[in-house]
Amino acid sequence: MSDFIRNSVAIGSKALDYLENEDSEIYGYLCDEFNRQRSTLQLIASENFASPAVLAMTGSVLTNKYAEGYPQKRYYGGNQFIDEIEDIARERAKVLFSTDHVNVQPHSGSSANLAVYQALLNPGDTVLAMRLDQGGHLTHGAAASVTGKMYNFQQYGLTPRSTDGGERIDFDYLRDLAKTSKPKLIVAGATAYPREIDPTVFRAIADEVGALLMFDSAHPMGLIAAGVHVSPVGIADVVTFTTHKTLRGPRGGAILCKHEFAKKIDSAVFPGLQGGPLEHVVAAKAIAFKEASTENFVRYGRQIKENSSILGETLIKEGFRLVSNGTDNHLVLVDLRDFDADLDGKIAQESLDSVGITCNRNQIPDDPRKPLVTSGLRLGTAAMTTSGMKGSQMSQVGSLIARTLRNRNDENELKLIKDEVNDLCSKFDPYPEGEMWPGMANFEA
Ligand code: DSN
Repeated sequence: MSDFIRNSVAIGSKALDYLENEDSEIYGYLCDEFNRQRSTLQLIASENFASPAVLAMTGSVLTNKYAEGYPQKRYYGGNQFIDEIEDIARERAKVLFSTDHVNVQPHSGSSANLAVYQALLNPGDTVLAMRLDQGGHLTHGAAASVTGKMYNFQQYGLTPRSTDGGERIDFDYLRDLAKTSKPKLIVAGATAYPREIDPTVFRAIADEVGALLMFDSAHPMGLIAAGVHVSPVGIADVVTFTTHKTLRGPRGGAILCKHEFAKKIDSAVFPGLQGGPLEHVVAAKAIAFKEASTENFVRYGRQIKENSSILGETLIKEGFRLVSNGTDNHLVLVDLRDFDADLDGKIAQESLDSVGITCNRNQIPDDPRKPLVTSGLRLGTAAMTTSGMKGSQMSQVGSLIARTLRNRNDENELKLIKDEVNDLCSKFDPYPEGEMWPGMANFEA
């Protein structure tokens, strides 16, 4: 590894020299994973390539510091610089998203969601959210999640495939459900929904029944920052998000809210749910917010959507059906059944993995197969876009996916595809040695 890369993946290349000699097992797997990320295609819709600056900050000495509390109100000494960093992170997020208040401490999107429930609900309260197999998230009240055990979640989903403009959020059902169940909170947002979610329709329904509105924008937050997805900020009472998906920062969560909920949200995060915040991650979030406030990032956001649309069109031409028949965000959800009735999500994911195309199997609405098998694949373009790929590469990737799945039992063909994937990745290295990071370089005006 060059010094440039070594300094990006962990602070100080001497530390990596030490690891190479003294803890070669972990060092070896770090190198393996680094090479895997560079030599295979990353299509997991919730992943991205963070900038070298973000990587360096998450590997910095800030990890050493305990800072329970909030800036100027800490429980331990020595936080004068940490306070500055967290204040900068909060200020940058406030400006980027035009919000009244922000909490940058949640360790993850799940923690952020739990904190909102803790702030706004009592155990047993009724909440409406999207069902997991319709595109929702575990923390949207799935039976296996503590959220489903602790609160009375009732679930809405999508209109059937057969209806005109099918597989869109079923707002008529949601409105009826809201009227009969009188929820305290309605949750908007999804992890596997390929369409833009309009917060104003949710707001209108919430207002009709006197409910609060939370928007979980974990997936589209980078698109929102880039101004290419409608913003729920100021419409929803509370917005949760993750910083590592389309937003391309460090792994973590955050919460935006109106003034009136600020105190409750902050108390729910600390001391309600978490102890010491991860200030190395908070600093990296500040860096990511700055990166996301540039014109360069606006161009990046536009390209993610264009790439997703071209990938979707290619897959349709290859004989796949897409849930909702297309996309207007960073992901496509592929229904494999029309392409090949015998092909399930597990086999598809494993076949693609074998040629270096990394994605995840995913349930499609009303999936007849179990969650560990599924009939679908979820593919996202945020990471490939960071590495500099554009429309022609998206067409190539779509065709490679179809070729792999058609020839999944043909070892020779799979070998040829793997070579082609490798060749493509070598031209779009997310961390090229000694060159400017493509996440910046490819989106310069
Ligand atoms: N695991 C995330 C995703 O893939 O969407 C959600 O938590």
